[in-house]
Amino acid sequence: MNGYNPKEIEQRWQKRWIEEKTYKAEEKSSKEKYYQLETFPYPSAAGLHVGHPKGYIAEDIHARFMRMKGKEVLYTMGWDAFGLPTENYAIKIGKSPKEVAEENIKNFKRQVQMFGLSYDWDREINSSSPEYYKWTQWLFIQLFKKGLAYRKKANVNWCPSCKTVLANEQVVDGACERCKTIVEQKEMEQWFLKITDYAERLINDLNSPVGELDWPEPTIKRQLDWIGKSVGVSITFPLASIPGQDDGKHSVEIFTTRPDTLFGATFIVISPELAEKWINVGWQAPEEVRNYIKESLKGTERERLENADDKTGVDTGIKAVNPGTKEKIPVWVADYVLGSYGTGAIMAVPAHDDRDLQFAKKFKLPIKKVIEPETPQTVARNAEDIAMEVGSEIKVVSECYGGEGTLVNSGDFNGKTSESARKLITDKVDGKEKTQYKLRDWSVSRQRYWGTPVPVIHCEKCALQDPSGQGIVPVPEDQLPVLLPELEDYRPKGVPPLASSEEFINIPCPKCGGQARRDPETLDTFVDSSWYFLRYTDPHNEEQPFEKLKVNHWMPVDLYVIGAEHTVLHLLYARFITKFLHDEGYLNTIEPFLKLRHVGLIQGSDGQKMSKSRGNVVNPDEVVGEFGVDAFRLYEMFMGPFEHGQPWDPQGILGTERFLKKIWTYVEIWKKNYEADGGKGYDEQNTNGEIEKLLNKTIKKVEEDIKSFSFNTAISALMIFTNKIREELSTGFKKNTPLTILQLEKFIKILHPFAPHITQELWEQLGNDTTLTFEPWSQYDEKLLKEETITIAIQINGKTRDTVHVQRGSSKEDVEKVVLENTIVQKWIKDSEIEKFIFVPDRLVNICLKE
Ligand code: ANZ
Ligand code: ZN
Repeated sequence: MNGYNPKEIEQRWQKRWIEEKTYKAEEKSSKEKYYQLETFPYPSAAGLHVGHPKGYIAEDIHARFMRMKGKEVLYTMGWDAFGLPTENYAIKIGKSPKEVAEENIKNFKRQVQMFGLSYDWDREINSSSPEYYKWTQWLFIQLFKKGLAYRKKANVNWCPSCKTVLANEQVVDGACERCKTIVEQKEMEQWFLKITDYAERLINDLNSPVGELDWPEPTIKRQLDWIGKSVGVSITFPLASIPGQDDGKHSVEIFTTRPDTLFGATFIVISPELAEKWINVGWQAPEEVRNYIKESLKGTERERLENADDKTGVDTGIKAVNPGTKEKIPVWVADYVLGSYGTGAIMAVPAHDDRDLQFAKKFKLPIKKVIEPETPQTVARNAEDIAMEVGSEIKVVSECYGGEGTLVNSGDFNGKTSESARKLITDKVDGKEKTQYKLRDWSVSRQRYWGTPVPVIHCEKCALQDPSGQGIVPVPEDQLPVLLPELEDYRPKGVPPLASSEEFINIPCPKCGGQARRDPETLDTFVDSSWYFLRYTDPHNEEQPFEKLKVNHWMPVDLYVIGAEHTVLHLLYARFITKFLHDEGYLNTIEPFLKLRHVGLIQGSDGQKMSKSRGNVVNPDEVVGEFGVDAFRLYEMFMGPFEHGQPWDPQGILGTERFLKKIWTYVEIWKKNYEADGGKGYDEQNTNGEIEKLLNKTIKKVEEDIKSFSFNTAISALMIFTNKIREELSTGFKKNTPLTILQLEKFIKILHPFAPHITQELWEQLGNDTTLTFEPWSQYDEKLLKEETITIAIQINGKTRDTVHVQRGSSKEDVEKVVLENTIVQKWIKDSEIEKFIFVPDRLVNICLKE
C-alpha cells in the first residue's frame, strides 16, 4: 500500500496543469461564460503570509465548481505593481523599483502557484509593464478629451518627509501612514478625475437598472454614504452690517436640508474657507478672526470632522438678516462647517440640530424651538429623562429634536407640518433647490516616480491660444506609451522626480512644434486598478486596450472576492471607469461586478493582525512544505465563516491533514476489496440505501455551501461522509453491499474543488484519465433527501388554520382522512358543505366550503 505523499502528488499535478495550460479560458467555447475576479495583488517584498491566499482558495474552489457545473470560467491573476510601497522599499535597499517589483512578482508567483489555483496564466498582467500602462495612459487621455480629467488648484495633504501628496486614507491621525510625519496642507495644482459627474448614476445603478447586483448590504450602504447625496435648498441671508464696510450689498448663501426650521435659525456659521474668501475680496476681518482661520485651516477636513465634538469658533461681528423672521442674527466662523460642502455656510438651528446646539450652548447663543413633535409620546426619550429615572448621573446627550412635526414660533407657518412647510418656506424666501453630494472629484496626481507617467505635454505657446490658459496637449495616441524613464536618482525631492530628467521632460509640442515639457507626475495606482478586469479579457492586445467582442463576451465580472477593507474607493473608481468606457462605446456593461464577497482576515495565533513587527507572521511556504497544499487549503476554508476573521491555529491543520490521509487510506482499502472480489457488486447502482442517502445529502449540502460561500460547513459535510465510508468499508463489505465505484467517484468529485491534487490523483487511480475540473458535478436525487414525516398546512377557504404531520408522499385519500378527523378543522367546517378538497402533495390541503 502506498502512503499518501502530498508533496510528490501536488508538484506533479501542478507542473502538468501549467504545462498543459489546463485552465485556459476560451471565448470560443460553446459553454456559458463565467468570469471570476480576485484582487489584483500588490506584490510586496515580504511575500505572502498565510492570510493572503484565503480569498484565492475560496475563488479557486468556486471556479472549479463552476467548471464542473458546465461553465467556461475566466479566472486569472495579475500584479498591481506600481506604487509607493515598492518605491519606498527600493529606496531603502538601494535598488531600482523596477528590479524590486520584478523580484517580488517572481516570488509572489511562485507562492501563488504553490496553492494549486486554476488560473489561466496566459492572461497574467502587470500594471507596471509598458504593455499595460500604455492603456492606462490611453484611458487618461480619453478622460481628458471628455473634460473628465482636469487640473485645478486644491488643498492637498502634503507629507514633508516623503515629499508627496497623500490621499486622505494615507493620513492616519494627522500623520503620514508610512513615515508618521505630521501632514501639512498645501495648495497645489493637481490632476483630478471628475467622478462627481457620475454621482447620480453611481447611486442609481446600485439598484436599477442592473437590479441583480448581489453585494453585501453594508458595502452598498458604504458606497451610498460615501457618495452622500442630500437634497436641500440654498437660501440667501442678506448681510445687515459689516463693521467698517458698506451695508446692504452683501449676502451669504446657506445650504440646508431643513428649510422648515428657518424661523429657528438664530445665527449663521460660515466655514473658515469662506471667511478667507471674504477677506480676499476686501473684508477687514478682526485679528482674532484671522488667527482662527489660520489655525483651523491647518487641519484636514477629516480631522475637523473627527474633532467636531469640541466646538470652536469666533464671532465675526457681522450681522445677517433671517429672511423668515427679519431679525438680525450674528455670523460666526467655525470649523465644524466645511468649506467644500454645500455653500460653505449654514443657518444654525440649535433647537433642532445637534451640532448647532452644542455650539449655541458653548457660546451662549439663543435657542428657539420651531418644530413640535407630532406625537410627543412616541418620540424617543432623551438620555436625561432616562438617566433621571434610573437615578444615574449621565449628562444630557441631546435635547434637540431632529425629527418631523408641526411648526411653532414660525409666523404664518404655525400649524403646518414640517413636510409641507419645507416647500412653503422655500418659496416664500425664494430658496433654490440644491442637490448636494459628499463625493469629491478624484485626485490622481502623485509627485513620485514609480507610477504611470501622466501622458500630457505642457506647452506655453499653445497656452496663449487656450482660453483656459493651460496649454495642455495630450500625447498623440500613436506615441503611447510614454515610457517611464530609468533614473539614477528617483527619490522624492519636493518636485516630482521625473522633472529632474531633462531628457524625459523636454519635448517638442505635438501640436505647434514649439519647445514644451512633459507632465512630470505619475498616476495614483487606483487608476491602474480601475480597469484591470477589462484588460484580462484581452491581455495581449497591442492595438487596443481590449477588443470589443472579447470584453463584451466576458464582462460583467460574475464574482469578485475582495478584502473587507475595499468597500469604497476601488469599487467606486472601477464602477466610474466602467460607466465612462460604456458611454464612450467601448463596452456594453454599466456595472462591472455582479456578485461581490468579502474575505475576512486571518490573524496571527495571538489574535492580532499579522505583521512583521509583531513577529506573528506565518509563512505559507513552511506550512505547505510540511502538510501539503490540499491540507492547507482545507484548513483555511475550515477555520470558520468565510467573511469573518480568525486567528491562525498551528494545530488546526493537523485535522485536515488527517482527514486527507483517511480518504487516501480508505480508497486504498476499497481498491483492495474490489480486486479481491473481482469487482462483484461494486459497479451496481445505489446498492446501499443508507450511504446513498447520505451521499445525496452531502452533494446537495456541498453545492449549496459553495454557492453561499459557507466553505466550512461544506467541509464538515465532507468529513461526515468520510466517516460513513469507513463504516461501510468494514460492515458493508461483510453484508455484501459494498460502496460502489459510482458512489466513491461522486464523492471524489465533490471533494475536488477543495483538495484538487489528491482528488485528481485518486481519480486516476480509479481508472480515469480525464481532468476532474471538467467532469460534470455529481448529481443528487431529491427523492432520497426527503425526511420521512412532513408537515402539511391545512387551509380553509384559503386561510391556514392548522397543520398535520403525515408520511412524505402520502396520497390524497390518506391525507383527507387525517385532516377531516382534526377537531379544529371540524369546528371550522361545522355544518357547512365541502365544495372542493384541494390537495398539493407534501405541501397543503385547502378545503373550500360552500357559502
Ligand atoms: C439647518 C438645519 C436644521 C439643518 C436642522 C439640519 C437640521 P446632510 O444631510 O449631511 O447634507 N450643513 C450644510 N452645509 C454644511 C457644511 N458646509 N458643513 C457642515 N454642515 C453643513 O446635512 C445637511 C445639513 O448639514 C444642513 O441642514 C446644514 O444644517 C448642515 F434641524 O441646516 B441644516
Ligand atoms: Zn504647443
